[in-house]
Amino acid sequence: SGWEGPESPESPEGDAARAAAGFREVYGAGPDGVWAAPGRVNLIGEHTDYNDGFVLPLALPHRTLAAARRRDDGVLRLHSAGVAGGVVELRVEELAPGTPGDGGDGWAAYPAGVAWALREAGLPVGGADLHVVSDVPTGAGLSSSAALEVATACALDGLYGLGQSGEQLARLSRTAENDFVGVPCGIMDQTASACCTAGHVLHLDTRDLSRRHVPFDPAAEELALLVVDTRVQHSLGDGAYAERRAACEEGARLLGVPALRDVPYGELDAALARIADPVVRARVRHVVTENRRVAQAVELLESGRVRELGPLLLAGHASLRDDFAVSCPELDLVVESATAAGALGARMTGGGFGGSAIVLAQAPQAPAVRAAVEKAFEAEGLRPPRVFEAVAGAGAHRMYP
Ligand code: GAF
Repeated sequence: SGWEGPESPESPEGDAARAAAGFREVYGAGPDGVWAAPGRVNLIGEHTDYNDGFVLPLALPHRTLAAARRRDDGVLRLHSAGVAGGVVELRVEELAPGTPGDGGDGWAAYPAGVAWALREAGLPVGGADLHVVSDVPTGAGLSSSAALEVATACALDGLYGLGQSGEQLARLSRTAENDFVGVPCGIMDQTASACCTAGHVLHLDTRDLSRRHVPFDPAAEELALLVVDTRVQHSLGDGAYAERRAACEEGARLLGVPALRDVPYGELDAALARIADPVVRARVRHVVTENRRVAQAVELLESGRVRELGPLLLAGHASLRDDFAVSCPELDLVVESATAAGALGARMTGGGFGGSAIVLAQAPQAPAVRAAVEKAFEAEGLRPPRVFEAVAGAGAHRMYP
């Protein structure tokens, strides 16, 4: 499994020590362990994961830490350093969808949902005290939810010796999000958080979760991958995601295939000719061409042609904007302003309707590209975007002991 391996065998250090100290402040004694799970960006392969397709995410250095201690009375206590409102107290045996127990659908539904999913899977999970600390930006499309779920899943797995693999913990985390929190996401984000490795993108087949770690080190090629968080999140996104899923399922039904993944690129034109509805047709075209772009991206990475990713990223963005209709003016502005300033390519990443874009630039040009994007935002009267360089970080793992 991808997530085992202590950072320090002796005593918590650095971030783990701070999480442990936070735990001690809240609960009065130290944790049994500290686990970490990262956020992600997706290099390419968007809205393919609920079509049994392919994705290519990388883990961010940003991560959620869960410091945790086992409790043998079945009580689950949840505390987040980033959320006001104190400790949420629940009972594992009473967890049920729709009753996160925190008086609303706040952050606690995610870790509570994970405990529920483990219990529902018949795993012998009991109570725990949990304290989480995160530097994954929230609401930025960088999978802070998946990071929280997977960190919790790893912590409970470790506390109760459940012996689940990273893949199994990703599946259980997705179940928590789908069936407990009620968000109809695919499996990409949880698998990225659980299974990515440093210095690699994760080539994931979302049908059977088979995967390959493809080396990805833009800096070695004098390139930089920037993440631009637009800091907007259009509310439209909620219903639209489910609507896109439904259109894809309709497309697969019309074509008589289990999922759009089963439509080969070479048969796209013939397939499109069989779909009367122009909206469904466009959605199908995006998914089929996007799966092909993932394969092409992997080929480029494996033959050391990283800078040639640029046109693929741009084509992916155009497809998401025009055929899948999940971009927004702010994401388009990032792509246009970055490209005009000499970036090799750029695209929205994640679900869309706000959130983040990625920009691939030659390293020496990255500061100018960044400045151009910031200037374009200012000229439009938008809040300054949050920009950072993405380095492919580690997937989920135990940090201590
Ligand atoms: C969101 C979802 F959570 C993922 O499962 C995926 O569908 C993505 O949007 C779009 O590629 O991040």
